[in-house]
Amino acid sequence: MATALKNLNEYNTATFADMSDKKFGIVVAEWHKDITDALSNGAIETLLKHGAQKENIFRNTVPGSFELTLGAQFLAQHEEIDAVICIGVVIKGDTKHDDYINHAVANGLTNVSLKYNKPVAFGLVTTNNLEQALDRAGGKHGNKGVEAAAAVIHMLSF
Ligand code: DLZ
Repeated sequence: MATALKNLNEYNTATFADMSDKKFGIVVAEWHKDITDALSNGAIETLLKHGAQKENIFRNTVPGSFELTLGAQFLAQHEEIDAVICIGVVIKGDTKHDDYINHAVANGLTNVSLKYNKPVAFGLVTTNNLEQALDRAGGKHGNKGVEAAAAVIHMLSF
């Protein structure tokens, strides 16, 4: 249970560079919108905290998490975008839809990141139920949007 043992909200910022000249794309899935909005807000607050300018953060929505990959590609293809943060929530149901979506997004975002040579964060919260998702969107297990933003800042400081 990695998340229970380690709240990455306490990430190490010692090596983080100033982000004031960087441009960020954020792609937010609208399924479970209240939760993805909380994750997206966490990501934006983190970027601002590390120097990003409000006008350099470009937030777009997609219908569901499956569409995060294409949304990421739409943004990553622009030369001026330095990194993309993808946010979604996929909750297990009676069928295997979550498996298909989660694997497709993980593979898709990896491909976009490598194709454009840019950090693309996997801010996809994949849980067994709603409560676990809320716990990770500003609840007892922190905010995974914060961690997704911290991941791209870390990579841009590489
Ligand atoms: C269809 C679907 C289902 C069942 N569950 C979720 C979910 O938990 N989280 C999410 O972000 N999206 C879900 N979707 C929608 C798909 O991601 C996608 O938008 C549709 O299949 C249309 O391509």
